[in-house]
Amino acid sequence: MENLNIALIGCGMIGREHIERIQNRIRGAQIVAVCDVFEEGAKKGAEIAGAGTKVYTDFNEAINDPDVNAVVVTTPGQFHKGPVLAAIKAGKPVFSEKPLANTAADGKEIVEAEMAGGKHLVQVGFMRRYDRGYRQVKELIDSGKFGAPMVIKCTHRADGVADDYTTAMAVTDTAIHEIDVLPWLVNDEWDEVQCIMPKTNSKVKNALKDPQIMIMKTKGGIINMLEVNVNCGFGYDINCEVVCENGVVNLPCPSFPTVRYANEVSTKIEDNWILRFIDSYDVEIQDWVDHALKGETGGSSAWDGYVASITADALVKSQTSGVPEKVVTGGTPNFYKK
Ligand code: ISE
Repeated sequence: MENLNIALIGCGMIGREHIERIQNRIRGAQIVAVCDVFEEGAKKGAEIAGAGTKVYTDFNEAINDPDVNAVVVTTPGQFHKGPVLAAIKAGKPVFSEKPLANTAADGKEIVEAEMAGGKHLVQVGFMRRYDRGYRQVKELIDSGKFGAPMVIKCTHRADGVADDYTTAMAVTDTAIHEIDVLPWLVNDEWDEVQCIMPKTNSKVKNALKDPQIMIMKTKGGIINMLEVNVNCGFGYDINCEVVCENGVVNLPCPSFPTVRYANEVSTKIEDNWILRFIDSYDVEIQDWVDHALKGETGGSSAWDGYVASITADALVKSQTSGVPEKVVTGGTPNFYKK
């Protein structure tokens, strides 16, 4: 393929971001069709993509358009399976935003379809693997200079969420990033996970449990403590500290000027996740395009996405049980072994 002619399915916030990104900053690809169940949404996406962009409300029609040779799926997580399976059936490379699926059952259907087709077509949008800071942390850990990782401490904080954000989404939509990136960071796999509910923030006016503490243990014995806190009140604050045998490696914060003013010293905290990882998205989408043009996939595979969904299912179960739940994947199929 000389160029990716992409159909983008789902013209919500991240979909519109990726349209703008692909049309203006990504080499070797263009959006030729957009699709959204809401025609108005699809038309908005087409406006961003530019004149001549085809508008669809049916993802099967968009994906099977003969002018389309690649697919980006940016619908809400619970609606990823349909378009991803349609892209696999059409034999077209597909970038699915995270999560691959909201349940392990849906993720398993995708993995089984890709294996049956015999070709790696699916890449999952876990952009933190492309984040400069996380890659710097991984390089230091992989160097061995600091010894083996033993403990990881993370925060995933945001300053407010949509009204339809649920207790389960703290896992399937938010913590899913740590669920994917941490095993990659420390070269290990999840074994057991537990969710503990502290006192709920009095700002929460619905049934949402927030904050949540997730204790996650790897097969190699590393323990991660993750604070998911989506009403933190001060910004979008992502931290990751890896405690190793001879030292501690911390995720660098985004660089902002330190300001001294009116008897205070301060530095900015990013407002939201789109801005916090804006560069990582560019690197990630370019890597997907570069791989797809060679008939390959990069980043997180459908298997990585499925394992993340299995882990998320166990954490959601623990939100109710309150006890540690095992993460059982059945082992990586040869088709996905790197
Ligand atoms: C959103 O979809 C993301 O991917 C963000 O990284 C995460 O912080 C947020 O909670 C999700 O809704």
